[in-house]
Amino acid sequence: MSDSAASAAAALLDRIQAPEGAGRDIPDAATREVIGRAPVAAVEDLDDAIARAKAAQPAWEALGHEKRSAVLLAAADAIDANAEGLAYLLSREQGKPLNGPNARFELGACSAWLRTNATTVLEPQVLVDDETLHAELVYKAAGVVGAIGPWNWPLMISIWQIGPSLRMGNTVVAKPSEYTPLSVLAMIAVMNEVLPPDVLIGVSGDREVGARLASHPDIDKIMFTGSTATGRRIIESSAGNLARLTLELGGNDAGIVLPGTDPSVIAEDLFWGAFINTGQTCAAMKRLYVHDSVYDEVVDALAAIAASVPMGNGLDENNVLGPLQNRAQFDIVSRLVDDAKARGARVVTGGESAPELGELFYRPTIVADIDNDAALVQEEQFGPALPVIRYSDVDEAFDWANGLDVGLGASVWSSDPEAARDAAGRMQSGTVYGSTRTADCTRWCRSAG
Ligand code: TXE
Repeated sequence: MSDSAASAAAALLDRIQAPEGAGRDIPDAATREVIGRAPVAAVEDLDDAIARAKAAQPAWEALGHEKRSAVLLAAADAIDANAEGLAYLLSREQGKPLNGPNARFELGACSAWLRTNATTVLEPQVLVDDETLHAELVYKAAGVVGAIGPWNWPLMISIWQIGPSLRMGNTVVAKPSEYTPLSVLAMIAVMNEVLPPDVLIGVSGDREVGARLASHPDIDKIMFTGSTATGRRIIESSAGNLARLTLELGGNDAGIVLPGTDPSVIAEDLFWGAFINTGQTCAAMKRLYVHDSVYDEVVDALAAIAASVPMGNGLDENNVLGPLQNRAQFDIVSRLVDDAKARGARVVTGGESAPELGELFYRPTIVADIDNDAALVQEEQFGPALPVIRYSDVDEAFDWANGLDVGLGASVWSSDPEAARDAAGRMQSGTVYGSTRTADCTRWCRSAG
């Protein structure tokens, strides 16, 4: 971490934060020191933002694909030029370290995704062309998109919402999570160095502002990532404005390690599949089913990695795991692990907070010999605690994996590509990741269903 990153972050903060005495204090996730003041918009401010975005939309759409692409490529360049300052702010506000698959990685993903959006070709598709009919599918803007974001990957998920929307000629009103507003507003300010006025407006506010955004009559589409409970409320709101919806809600991704898999080759990938962003990732592995024949070896290998991966303040380049982002999430993780212990599950490593690192740190935790009906398995922990469940009957493992009413992602692990492919087909999930890594070969497959 360099002094220049700290001063770049301070300069970005000055551009977006509320005046002294106004707004809400936002803490550093690791140290709990106040790092800045988030503006707290009133519902009237949101109404004004939506009116401005609506007025700006026709001209933005009329610019055409080619010119919009050029502007979005320039916005991606602007993110890259400010990446160190943004990563520094993100690291403090969210807690994720600068290093590892964390803050710098997130900034890289933002500009890469925006470039992908900007350069995606959107030619009309001819659907029917015969003697009687010519029909084409053409891509048109919806109007004003409301983008409501979470706190775990606040910049990347905002860009997933903002990038395609702008690319199509929509304008966007983005409401970041109240836990991580500063880094998102700072990234929007950087993008607005090159975007025309009012094409992208960040509005930071509480849940009432989110609720108003979802139900506003001039919003044509809502993109939301967050909890299932809030997703349900957004669906109810959309009955009023008939906005189109794209919702990414909570998950509880299962992983299955098939018999005959070499634990030593997959252990590191398994670990990061579960602990990326200290477990606060929608499609992270949140429950792992391991065949009896390799169970002890997998548990020991995971525990050895968990016990040795450096956790701490994200500004220290040595660290690759950070704190839980907020108290509510810390309490969920603590409750679920305590419940597992009370039920007699075996904590192989971790299983407690790490107060010497800071208030919201929880040690990387591997819980073995745990039943499938334990709360740590059945509920989304969204933190650094992985339950590893033993199975001997492969059919039962699939029943358990598919037994919850969530299906965001899943993974299968095998040294045999054919077995992995078959297993992927049995997982009831939107996306299945398959690792068929062997000692001398890595193959990843992915299927959407
Ligand atoms: O989400 P919320 P929270 C899961 C994870 C976590 C839980 C709660 O399990 O423990 O969700 O997180 C806005 N209308 N995920 O409390 O409450 C709110 O202001 C419109 C998984 O942060 O859903 C914020 O901007 N908007 C997830 C956003 O919704 C409303 C990532 C998310 O808040 C609103 C994060 C309303 N009525 C948490 N109420 C993933 N899949 O990645 C709130 N909001």
